[in-house]
Amino acid sequence: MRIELKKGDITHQETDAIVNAANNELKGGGGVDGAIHRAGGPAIMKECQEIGYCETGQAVITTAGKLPAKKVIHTVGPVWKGGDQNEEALLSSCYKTSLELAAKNDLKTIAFPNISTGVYGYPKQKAAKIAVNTVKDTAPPKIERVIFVCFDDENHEIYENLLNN
Ligand code: AR6
Repeated sequence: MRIELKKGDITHQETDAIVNAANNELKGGGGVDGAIHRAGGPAIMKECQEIGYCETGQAVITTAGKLPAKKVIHTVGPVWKGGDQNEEALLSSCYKTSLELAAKNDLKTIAFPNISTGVYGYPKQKAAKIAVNTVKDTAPPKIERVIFVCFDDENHEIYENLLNN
């Protein structure tokens, strides 16, 4: 498996799957969630409504609508509450279950945003370590390429340091 780092907008990625940082109700919102629904069109929301709910740390899959990716995997990261509310295990589970769901659907390349590090307030350095370690430790053999797509400079710099050291 190859791990790559990119800076920019995940909606432009041509990977088999892109991952969305969603909420439990899959009802859309701001940040990367808003960008994905705006760029992908109403077909994604229609499937989200049919699915209805996703537990924190779990993942569900929908069409990617008009996006260049084949599928969107929606995962729900934990809200940061200081670190003693199982946040680390829940965030790790987002990456693990998303990778497993991709493999199960025969999707071999997958792009991740920096889950929970926006509105949900997860400290970026801690979140990045969990993301990188979980991908390295748990990616099923079918996964060929993982791209971390960082939207903000701070996350990009953190990932650059983590991946190059
Ligand atoms: N492409 C890639 N990354 C992005 C993009 C984009 N187009 N836009 C923002 N980011 P957030 P969360 C980065 O807030 O913290 C939503 O309202 C951003 O810089 O999108 O998991 C949902 O509906 C940040 O590093 O997600 C939920 O209610 C990262 O994406 C809630 O926010 C995650 O920030 C989820 O909060």
